[in-house]
Amino acid sequence: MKMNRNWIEFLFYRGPSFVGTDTSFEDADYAVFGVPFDATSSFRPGSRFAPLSLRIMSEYLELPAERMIRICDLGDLHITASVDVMLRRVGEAVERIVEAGKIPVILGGEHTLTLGSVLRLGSIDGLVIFDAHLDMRSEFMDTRVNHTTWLRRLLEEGEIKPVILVGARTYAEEEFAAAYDMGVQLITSAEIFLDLRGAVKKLDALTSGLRNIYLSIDVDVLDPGYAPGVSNPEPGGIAPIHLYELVKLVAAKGLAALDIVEVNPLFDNGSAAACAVYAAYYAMLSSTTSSLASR
Ligand SMILES: [Mn+2]
Repeated sequence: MKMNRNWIEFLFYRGPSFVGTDTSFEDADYAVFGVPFDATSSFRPGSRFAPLSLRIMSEYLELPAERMIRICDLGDLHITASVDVMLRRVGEAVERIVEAGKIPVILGGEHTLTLGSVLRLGSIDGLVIFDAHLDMRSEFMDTRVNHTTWLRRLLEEGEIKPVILVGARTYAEEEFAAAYDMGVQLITSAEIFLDLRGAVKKLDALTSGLRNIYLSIDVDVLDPGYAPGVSNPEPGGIAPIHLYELVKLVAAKGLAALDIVEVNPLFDNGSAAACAVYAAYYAMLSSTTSSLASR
């Protein structure tokens, strides 16, 4: 007698996946994976729980579906307490996804993971970061690789131009100097809040001609009133609508990869996770064809 196993899928729910997808890796344009890592956290740990939190939220949001996006969810990287091991695993995952012609979408975890992914993508022609912070300290709390230094380490390691940091509003003097020296372009949260049209024009001009953009979204770019569940809240941030419109503008030019980091479910009422899912989803929806797959 032939065993019919379909009843298992009919009866049982296997747990959340990003936007509820069951698309295979082979059929996907976007490959999502989580990085449950917050070991260098300097204030409030907990972002290691964000991949699960984002998946749960993503299954219940009424996301706009003007066209089908083919997304697969690979699961999470294995847990480690070593920042070096985490960076290596992120790099290997990104490299394999890109080799297969897919666009990586990384759910953090803390922002440090971006140091593991950017340089493993091959050629990108720009890095756009949404963040309240510059993350350009030379070192912090006795370590050189952590969530407050990763961008400085990245720019010391590799030549990336342009680097555009959107929504920044707080920095140590040494970070401001390093950002200037290393050619980081800033659009502050005040610029966006006081003159959204002007900020849109500026971001459009700074990303003009780019087709292969790495987009990194630290959810603390939002005002903590909208997104309380982050590890390092900084009042004076932008609103979700600002984030979505600016993300759409960038993604429409062509995404090489996307990460969404720093949601902290231990301090969230659900809003930070919902904003994060929307931002990631809008980026995928707005990105034209896979620029990597077509090269
Ligand atoms: Mn930040």
